[in-house]
Amino acid sequence: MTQSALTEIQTSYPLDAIRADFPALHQQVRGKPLVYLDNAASAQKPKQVIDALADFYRHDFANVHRGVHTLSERATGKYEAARDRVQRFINAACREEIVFVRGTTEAINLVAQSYGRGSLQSGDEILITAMEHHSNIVPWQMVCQQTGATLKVAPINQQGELIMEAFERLLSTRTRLVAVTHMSNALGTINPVEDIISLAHAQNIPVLLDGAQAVPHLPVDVQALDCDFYAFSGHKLYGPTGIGVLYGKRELLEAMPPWQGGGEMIRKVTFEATEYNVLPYKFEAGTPAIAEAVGLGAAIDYVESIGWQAITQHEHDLLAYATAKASDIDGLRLVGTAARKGAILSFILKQVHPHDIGTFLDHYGVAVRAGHHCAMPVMDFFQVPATARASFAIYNSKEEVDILMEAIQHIIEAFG
Ligand code: 7TS
Repeated sequence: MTQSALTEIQTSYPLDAIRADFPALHQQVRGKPLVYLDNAASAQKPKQVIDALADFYRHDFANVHRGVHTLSERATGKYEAARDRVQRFINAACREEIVFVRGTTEAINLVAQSYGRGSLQSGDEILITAMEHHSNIVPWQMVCQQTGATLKVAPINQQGELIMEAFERLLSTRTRLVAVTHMSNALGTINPVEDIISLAHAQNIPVLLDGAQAVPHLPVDVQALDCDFYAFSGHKLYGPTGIGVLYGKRELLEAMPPWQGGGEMIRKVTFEATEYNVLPYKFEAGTPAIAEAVGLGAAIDYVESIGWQAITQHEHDLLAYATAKASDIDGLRLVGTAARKGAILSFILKQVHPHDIGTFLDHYGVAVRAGHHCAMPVMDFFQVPATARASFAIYNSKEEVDILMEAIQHIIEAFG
């Protein structure tokens, strides 16, 4: 692409129009315009998503898959259309590979309990990395306790990058599954998942990717990646809470036992025996998050209407701008400086505890997260109790980065 074409994309990014779509952004916090930089925890919702939810509840709501009446048929049609939408979004081979769950956490627990619990034995190993969110650590610890399997952890370096040689050495004939985050929530690191998958597959080891942070920021094609499982949440993708996705390769999902029992996941029940439903319903026990699935479909439409090239360019520019400004601040240390990073800036200040940074920034109307970000082992590795984290999204601007950096300067001055 020529420089002028690139500049065209940069200058034509419809930031004002995007911001206008998000009602929650247009409010004052403590007398200052809200600067929302806690997107890695959860993103705000555009009116297209809010309207889709409200319209669904106003006109179409009923339970799914069970009624012969019109509303139930309509609700079922919309719920299943959302599944088709997700299938196209991540380019899954078929709709049966899309299981609706509550979120990334539930998706990983489902794999741990269904895929892991039934097949793992003492001596088997699960391989994760040192930068995982607790939801890609604890479910594996639990299944290891249940089965006698062992959890192995591939180390990271001081930039917060996975050490690939160490990862490769930890892959063994005992490894039954590799579970790795696509993008780290605490550091921003984007992992070389293509390499991870080809190394694992060379030894016939399936790979689960935790896509909670990646899905809102980069295009994901599960067939091109050839990952075996992919998990993500709707709420970080400008969609509702309570809805997420487990993608699994069909042959793996077919072979896995159900995780939860109840309505919807069965074909026939007697007190003697129960016959399970087909994919994906086998894994969707109980009344699902129907309106939320419809809202997720609307969120996907919204993101794709902006386009990945525009989104990735805009967020890349924001990160570069914020990183350069942060690097100029005396006493600020960035935690997570990987060569390949998403738009997340984790940092600490010499004299101020991260929780105080978060509280003081709130006085400037700036919302960041302060804490361990559900990645305590990452904090231990960098020998910090916590970090402050600014995480950017499609609606953030360079002016907001300026406000953040000025507020940080004020905090440093105040703490002397
Ligand atoms: N995996 C990663 C990489 C995450 O960042 C999160 C949430 C999860 C899994 C869990 O997702 P959930 O939707 O099931 O809760 N991360 C964060 C965060 O960074 N701050 O708040 C939640």
